[in-house]
Amino acid sequence: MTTETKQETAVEDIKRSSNYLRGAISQELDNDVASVSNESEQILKFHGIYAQDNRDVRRERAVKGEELDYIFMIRVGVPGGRLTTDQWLALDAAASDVADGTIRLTTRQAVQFHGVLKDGLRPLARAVDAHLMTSFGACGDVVRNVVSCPELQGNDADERLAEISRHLTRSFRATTDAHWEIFVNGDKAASREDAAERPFYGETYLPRKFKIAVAHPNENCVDVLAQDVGLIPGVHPEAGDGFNLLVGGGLGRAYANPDTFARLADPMTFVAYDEVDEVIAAVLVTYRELGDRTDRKRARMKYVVADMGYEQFRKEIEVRLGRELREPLELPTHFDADHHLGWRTRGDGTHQVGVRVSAGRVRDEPGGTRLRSALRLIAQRHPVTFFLTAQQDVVISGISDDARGDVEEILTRQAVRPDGELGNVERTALACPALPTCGQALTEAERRLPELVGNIEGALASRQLGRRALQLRMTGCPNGCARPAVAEVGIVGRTKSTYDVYVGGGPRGDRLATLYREKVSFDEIAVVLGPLFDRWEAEGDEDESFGDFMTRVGVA
Ligand code: SRM
Ligand code: SF4
Repeated sequence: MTTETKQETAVEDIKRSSNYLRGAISQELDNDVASVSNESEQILKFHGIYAQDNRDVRRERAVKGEELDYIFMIRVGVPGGRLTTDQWLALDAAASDVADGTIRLTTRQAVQFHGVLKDGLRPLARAVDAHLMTSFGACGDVVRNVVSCPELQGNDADERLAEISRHLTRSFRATTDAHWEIFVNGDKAASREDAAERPFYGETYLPRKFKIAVAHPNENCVDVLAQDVGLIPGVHPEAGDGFNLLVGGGLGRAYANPDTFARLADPMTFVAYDEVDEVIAAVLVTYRELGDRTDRKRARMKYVVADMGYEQFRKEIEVRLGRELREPLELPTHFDADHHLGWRTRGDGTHQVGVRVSAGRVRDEPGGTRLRSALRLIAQRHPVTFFLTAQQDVVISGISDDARGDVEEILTRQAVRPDGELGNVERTALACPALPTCGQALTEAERRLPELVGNIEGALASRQLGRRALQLRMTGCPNGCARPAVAEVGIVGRTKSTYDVYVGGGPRGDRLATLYREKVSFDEIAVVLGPLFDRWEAEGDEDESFGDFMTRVGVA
């Protein structure tokens, strides 16, 4: 019998020799080369920075023998998506000062800047830091931006719940000073000794990224089952207030590796408030020790859970925790997604308005919606709070009676369409950035979302289904950044000019969609869905969603 010893990936070595995420980044930022080395590219991710090139001109430049158009993407983590107006205005200024003039809201309540040149990285990091934000840990093999439903955060009844995403961010952020030394303070911090790195990170950090989200007890706007760790608030008869804790979710797949798959998390235990950190730390240590560092495409925690079986994984955590885990409570049955759009009055008498941001891209469109200007004006004039949502939208919260009229007027003047005017597919459709910035994109997504929404809304309207809501999510590859794997209709880039079409997920986020058609051209997507819409119209119950219907009749 031979035992095959698999080699760790090169990334593990790069992390180990980086001196806690420093590597040669500082020197490379100072040289006059537009790009960075592969080693720095890997370590920069931990600092929230991705080396990219403008793919719209890649071919043309290659043909002419010219250097690629090197640009960077910076992702700024925003725990729970909560931003003060000062913070928003700093982000808005940075978009013009060093990026492409847009602010990209992400599916994890963070903010991305695209098209940043290398010499813009430090100014951007400093501007963000000056307003108590950071890109550090927004990417890389660490706990990423902690997501939480906006409704929880205005929950004055429980301050701990309102603060949970910030609390978890503090508890699980790497302690190295590398980011502040390289990007913010220069030599000042270099003379300081690092505080010891957290035990679950060590010098090679986690095998891969790690995602945590906190759902509202009654609704699932954060897709809590798609996370490495999901938390759902609840009250336990003995342990009191706390969370049902779920483990092992994740949606990414790779065509080149058939042994990769999307997976929903398993409910593992109920944790009281004062146990949350301890139990998540034990999950992280378990993952650190058992995760696969030899294949980055199979390194996520969901594969550890799937490979050894959920029961065994739970035991491994108990061993490291040194005690038995409590059983989880029943999951809520009334879970559905609230998209937080439109006007609402809160318990404290203030108002909020949720504004749709198509594919999360905040910009001023020539001759169209001037959302960036609208948000800037509101932030300049009123002491409100902005909540970014996991649906790439923004909720403007804490609007006083006096301010409401002005906010409404600003939105109208800047041609921001109110919730009631949005199409029923448009309202909840998501798309990832894909081309031209994402290095992994096979097809378009964000740029063609409006056209796809139009085609599908047209197909529904031609069948008396125009008033029915339908959840559409589109990505340029199977990594699944807009979470198509749990959507009613998921459109996933397959080859340069085709998409795979999935159906049967739903707003509750508790069901994986099923592959319905492979390699469909963009123009054919609405056409291949046609027969399914015909059946939904003829056989579906009046209030039965498309995803539920597909599941009931066995298409999905
Ligand atoms: Fe993602 C990689 C964009 C949410 C799964 N994701 C990327 C990169 C960094 C491309 C790359 O590796 O070169 C994309 C940057 C493109 C660009 O030009 O901006 C990218 N992911 C995004 C965002 C911006 C999509 C969006 O439309 O908002 C989201 C940023 C979230 C954040 O603020 O942290 C984003 N990515 C997700 C999600 C959804 C979620 O977390 O709720 C997923 C699926 C859930 C999951 O993780 O399983 C997701 N992204 C991936 C993967 C597949 C990981 C895997 O398990 O194999 C990759 C590829 C990778 O990591 O190697 C990836
Ligand atoms: Fe890029 Fe693929 Fe994520 Fe879209 S789904 S942003 S194409 S990695």
